[in-house]
Amino acid sequence: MLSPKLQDALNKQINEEYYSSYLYTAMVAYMEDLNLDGCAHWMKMQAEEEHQHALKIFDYVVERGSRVELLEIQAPPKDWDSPLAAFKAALAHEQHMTASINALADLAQEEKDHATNNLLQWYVTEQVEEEANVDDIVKKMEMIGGTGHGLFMIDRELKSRPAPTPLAGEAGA
Ligand code: OFO
Repeated sequence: MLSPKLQDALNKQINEEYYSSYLYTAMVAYMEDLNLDGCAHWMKMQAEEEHQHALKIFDYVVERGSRVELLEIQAPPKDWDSPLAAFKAALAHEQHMTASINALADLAQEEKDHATNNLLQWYVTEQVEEEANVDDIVKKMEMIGGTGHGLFMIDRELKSRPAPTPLAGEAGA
């Protein structure tokens, strides 16, 4: 069983992951509105991946014999100044998620909960990739000025992002 402190912190992280999924879904709507199908597709895949992140922790809490508590999900923003601004917001959000995971890993270590720390190390590694992927898109968009033909090219490239593969141990997987 998890300590009450860790159970609480993991439940908060489930909420953070669901908010991430919600935020990226809001970005899907924004990109769709601009007819940027590729950007919308990329955000949709990201939203799905965040849903998987939430379920992975959900399943872990259950597996430890503790109680999942779903908290209220904050409403995400609706608009951004430009597609580049949306991707920059995504990068800032991933940096926030990295800080949140690191704080959780610190807590698991303080509590000497090796299994939870082990789970969180998966997220630590995942965050390196998450930040790098968005950073790459931001840099490319900055290079082309984020408009016109260049944006059209990036949009086309983003359309090829594959669907995330189900994570081991995830509910229903
Ligand atoms: Fe993209 O953040 Fe989940 O963990």
